[in-house]
Amino acid sequence: MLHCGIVGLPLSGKTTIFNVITRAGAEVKPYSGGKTDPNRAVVDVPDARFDRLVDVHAPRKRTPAQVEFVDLAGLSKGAGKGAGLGNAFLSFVADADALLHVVRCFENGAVEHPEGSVDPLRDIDILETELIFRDLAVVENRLGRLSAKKKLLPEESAEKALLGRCMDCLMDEKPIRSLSMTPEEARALRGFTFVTAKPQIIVLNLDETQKETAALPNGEALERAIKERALCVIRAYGRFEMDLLDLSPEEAAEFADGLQIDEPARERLISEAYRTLGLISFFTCGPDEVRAWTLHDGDSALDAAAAIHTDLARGFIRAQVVSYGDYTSHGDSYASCRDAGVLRLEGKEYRVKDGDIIEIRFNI
Ligand SMILES: Nc1nc2c(ncn2[C@@H]2O[C@H](COP(=O)(O)OP(=O)(O)O)[C@@H](O)[C@H]2O)c(=O)[nH]1
Ligand SMILES: [Mg+2]
Repeated sequence: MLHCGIVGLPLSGKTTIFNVITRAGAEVKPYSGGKTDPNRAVVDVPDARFDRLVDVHAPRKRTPAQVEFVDLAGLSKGAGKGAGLGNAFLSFVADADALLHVVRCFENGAVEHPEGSVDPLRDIDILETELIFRDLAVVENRLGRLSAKKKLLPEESAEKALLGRCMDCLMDEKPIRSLSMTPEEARALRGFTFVTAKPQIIVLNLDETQKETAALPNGEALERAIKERALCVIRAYGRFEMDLLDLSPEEAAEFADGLQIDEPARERLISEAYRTLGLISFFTCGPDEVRAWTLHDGDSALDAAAAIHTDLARGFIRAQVVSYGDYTSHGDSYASCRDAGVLRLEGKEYRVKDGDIIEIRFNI
């Protein structure tokens, strides 16, 4: 299963955000240190389309899409050069498919800040710098090996040129994710598990009083950086939302309303993580089961068949496809969609779209 690693400086609220997302009730402490093995939990991806399909079909079993979240130990300055917890932490980060980067914005006299003051932009840069150091070490190592060779194969020369671009980018203090690359180039780099190449969502962990980004310490520069670097940002009220988990839905809604917090971050965090991972869902519907299946954006009908069962891929004939929108506006069944002429028969190469409702025809 794909998983999202939660990273950030110590005491930024990583475990708090992890609890908000997963409702796992992991221990939250006002001091850092101690336990270093990560918290893990699998969550259902909220999807109103899935909920509606379940209502319509009333199946015996419902299986939503899922993503795993992993709450890592905090990263301290110097980790990229191997200081402290650095190496163990970075190998967890290298494993993740995407990163949720929690940044402390909240003021809390009872909770020390490892840098002595609250400054979200500085903290974003500290973590990014550590990740950049780690990737630089990987690039240098590989380039060193390639340079030591007397003669390079053509693909090694191409690799060397590509790694040279990565090196320039990192030396410029930019993440590899900011390089524009062809899909082939991105694939060639996959084996290095570059941590700055991973999709990243910044979670601004706010107090209930911190509604405007510009009002945060160094807030205007933060706002500029978010725009200039095209950062993907979600605002969350970590502690407040964790407290809401103890209330009934009605009480929680009333409470959030009172503070004029429009929408708790929980669902946004999960669905944004799913999207940032480059994932889409297709559905299979019937009286036995309504199920959301996960594919990478760009996957084909054959990939969809293989996700369900290898036999379906082996004996693939055609995929019977209808978009979610057409399905719901034409009677919520294959039969009514066929009558309305919105049911399509697609071949192996068909590129599956988010929300497609699919039935595989196969023969083995
Ligand atoms: N005031 C306030 N305190 C928070 C918030 N989020 C976390 N904290 C507190 O900060 C401390 C560290 O939180 P934790 O989630 O354990 O941070 P971690 O070290 O990054 O995992 C705890 O005492 C939390 O209660 C927040 O949004 N507002
Ligand atoms: Mg923690």
